[in-house]
Amino acid sequence: MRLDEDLFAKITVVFSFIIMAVGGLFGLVQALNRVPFLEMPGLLEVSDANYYRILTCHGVCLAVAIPIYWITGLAAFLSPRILKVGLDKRLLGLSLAMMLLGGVMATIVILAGKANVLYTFYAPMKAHPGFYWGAALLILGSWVFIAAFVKQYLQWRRQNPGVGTPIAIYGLLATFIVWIEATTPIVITVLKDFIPMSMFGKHVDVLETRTWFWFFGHALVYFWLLPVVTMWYYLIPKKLGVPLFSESMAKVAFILFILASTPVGLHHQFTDPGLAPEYKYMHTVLTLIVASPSMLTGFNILATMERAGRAKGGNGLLGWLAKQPWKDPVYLGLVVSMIIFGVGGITGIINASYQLNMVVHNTAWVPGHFHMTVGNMVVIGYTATTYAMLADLFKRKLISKTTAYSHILLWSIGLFIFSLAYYYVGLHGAPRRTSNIEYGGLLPQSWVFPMEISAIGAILMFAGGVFAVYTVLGSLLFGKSRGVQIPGFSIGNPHPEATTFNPLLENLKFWVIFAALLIIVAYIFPFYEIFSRGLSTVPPVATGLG
Ligand code: HAS
Repeated sequence: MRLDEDLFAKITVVFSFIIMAVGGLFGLVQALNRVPFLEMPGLLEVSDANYYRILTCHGVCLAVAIPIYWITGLAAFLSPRILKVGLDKRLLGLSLAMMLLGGVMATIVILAGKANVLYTFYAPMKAHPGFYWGAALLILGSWVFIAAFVKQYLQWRRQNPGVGTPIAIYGLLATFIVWIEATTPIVITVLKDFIPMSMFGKHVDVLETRTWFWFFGHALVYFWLLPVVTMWYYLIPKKLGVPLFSESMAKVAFILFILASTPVGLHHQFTDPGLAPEYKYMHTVLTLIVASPSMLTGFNILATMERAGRAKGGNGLLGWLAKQPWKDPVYLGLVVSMIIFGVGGITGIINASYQLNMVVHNTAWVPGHFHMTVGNMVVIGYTATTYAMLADLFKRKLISKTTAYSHILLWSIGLFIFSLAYYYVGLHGAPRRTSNIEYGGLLPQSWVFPMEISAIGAILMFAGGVFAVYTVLGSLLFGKSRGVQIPGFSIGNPHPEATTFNPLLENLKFWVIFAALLIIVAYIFPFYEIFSRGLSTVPPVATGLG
């Protein structure tokens, strides 16, 4: 079988749902084990050492592996259809081989308990070298894919001078630009510090490596988010049969993401000693800038929805809401993911406020925040988009609308319950990333009931996840002969794919250079401070079973 774009997309998308099943199961197990005084039976009981193995697998699978496979799959599926130019097949093959090898290698090492370092792998905690080599291969494989994507885009650009880039391609380009900004330093530090630390015991500086990690770590979250934002802009108007309210505003939002996704990492290090408050403050300001494109997006999509609803006769203040195609699971999933993101995003603003961060940092509030953002994007946003891919990519029907709705409703209700409980106990001081919060029975009573409620949320989320995996994999296996045909990507297009050419918005080279300058300004001072003080390197520390 020859590898083409569709086969690449099928493999990566299916692989990401298999990983979702593994990572989701581990999520449920640890959520239940963290409930004070809840005794878990046999296999479901997690020892302290195993807790970090499970948490690492949960984080790496759901937050790192799925997005890389799924996003490259989405791009391979969508770009040849829109641009009518193919991707370089040799680069596709190389990228797939590297990404699969890297992902499988890292997962085996984690499951073997040789890398209990969590997805943030802070030094001097040491994992088996296979973890770092696997992670590096996975990321480098995604770079090879991006090389193919950029080559394809440039070919289209040469053939279509003076034509505006289609919004879906623009969004994917922004996603990949942010990914390259984010991953360049992490690849360098993994090769220069972590692999030598793991293989030869190299001593490394804790603050330096942490700062490199968060250089990557915050832009990473926009890599998760941007393909879903792209699908809001692309699929929601298609489903409504109206043009996007403002395509220029959408492109401005993507440019703001390119500019400000990366130079904000110190907002994860507000409590770290060794970095001057002035630099942290500068990153706070930049963080508030990077929140603005999400708000522009919310406004643009809501205006599009309202316009379509009113055109269909929805009157009054909110009558247009009743005229939305809620019965379409793709539409429902995309809009629900946006609403939940609204709540998670607002709590991000709280995190980014220098003073308020002192209250929430390293508490259960933070998992509350990131389940409402990434947990929502990955499971609702990516899955709803995959439902739309069934018709065009897999030539399948949706096996059951009921299971698709059940996924969206159970996951979102469970996510709300779980995250609100975590926000609450976080505000009351409950820590994150600890296997046990009972403190020998001395824990504050205010944590107990919300943590019990969080278990209900986790069970509902898990049930929603099971429905998501069942609906996607079930449709692939049985959706040819039965199920319902739901409109995919190739539904009638209310507006041409290619749009008006605005020289400033189309000049992505200019915006990338601008972004690089911003990153230099934001990081040159903190790194000058770290290096000029002199590094204080420490020996590696083996982790748990590692
Ligand atoms: Fe975050 C920590 C700040 C967005 C993920 N974040 C994390 C961590 C993760 C994560 C995983 O400043 C934990 C990392 C770790 O392990 O330590 N975050 C922000 C800010 C934003 C933000 C300012 N985060 C995200 C996104 C994520 C994500 C997106 C994943 C996809 N985050 C922080 C900070 C920390 C942090 C600190 C460190 C905390 C600490 O101390 O450790 C912003 O980008 C958010 C902007 C978004 C909005 C929402 C706009 C509204 C929209 C919806 C409109 C819809 C409506 C409903 C109104 C302001 C788009 C309409 C109704 C209808 C019926 C249709």
